Amino acid sequence: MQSDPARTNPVVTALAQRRLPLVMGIVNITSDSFHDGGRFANAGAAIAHAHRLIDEGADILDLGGESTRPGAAPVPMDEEMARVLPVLEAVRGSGVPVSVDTRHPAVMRAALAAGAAMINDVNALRTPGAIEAVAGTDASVCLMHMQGEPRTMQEEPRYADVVAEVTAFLAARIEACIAAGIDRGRIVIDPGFGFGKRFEDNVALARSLSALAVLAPVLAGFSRKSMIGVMTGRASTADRLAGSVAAALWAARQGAAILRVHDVAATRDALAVWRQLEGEKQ
Ligand code: HH2
Repeated sequence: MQSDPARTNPVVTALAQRRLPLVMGIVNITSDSFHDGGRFANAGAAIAHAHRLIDEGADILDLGGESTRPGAAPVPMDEEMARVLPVLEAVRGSGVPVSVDTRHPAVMRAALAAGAAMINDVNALRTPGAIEAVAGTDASVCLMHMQGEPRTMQEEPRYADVVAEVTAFLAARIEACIAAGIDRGRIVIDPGFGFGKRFEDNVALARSLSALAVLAPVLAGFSRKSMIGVMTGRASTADRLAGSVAAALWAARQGAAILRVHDVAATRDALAVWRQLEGEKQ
């Protein structure tokens, strides 16, 4: 299949038309995700949750069949597909574009064939075959920075200059994708909060979001993560909603294009209030 013009992809269209950051609602079809593991592990519960997030106003859904939390064990590819595809098939006609959060080229290909509009790859399409899986389609892609791999990434993250290194990595991944035939307009980048980073690294990257946005539209994923727990003193992910919404607003103010969140309704309300107080015309 040849690449279509970037404009035809619904995520690209939504990004171009946005007046506020797009809200990407997370659907984890897993037993071990750090916040909601096990709650939506079966297809019926995941589909119901996806519809709830659509009703709450999600602009994009992000379906994941493998947890990438620190220490997570890899999921066999067949199992990941068996988790994601039935949910994708159930929600692809909803009018809300569907992203699939996967590191595996075979899952990418199956998801794109089944109607996914975006691939969200915490490995930034570095797995052999991943760039090719996306290049021959009109899909959008999120390239995320991660140091190491989920099982061990939080053991000893190390940077000389985290902002410079993450920026250089994302710039190089953008160029690799473009060289492989992925239109620049289809690419979104993400510094990867919590992925092989210490607390101070996450804070430095959060403060540099507006500089990163010069490279490509930026996706920010703070939702319920440990950095929110550190900042608020909330040990349980269940108690991190207010902190997560505050971080989402911070990202919005820094020019983030997509906010990846567990809590769509709360995030949308916060954005609506923020926008009106900023004085944007209705
Ligand atoms: N965070 C998680 C998973 N995927 N993708 C992007 N682009 N950015 C992120 O920050 C990001 C991501 C971790 O969150 P979650 O999916 O809720 O947890 P788990 O990986 O445990 O399923």
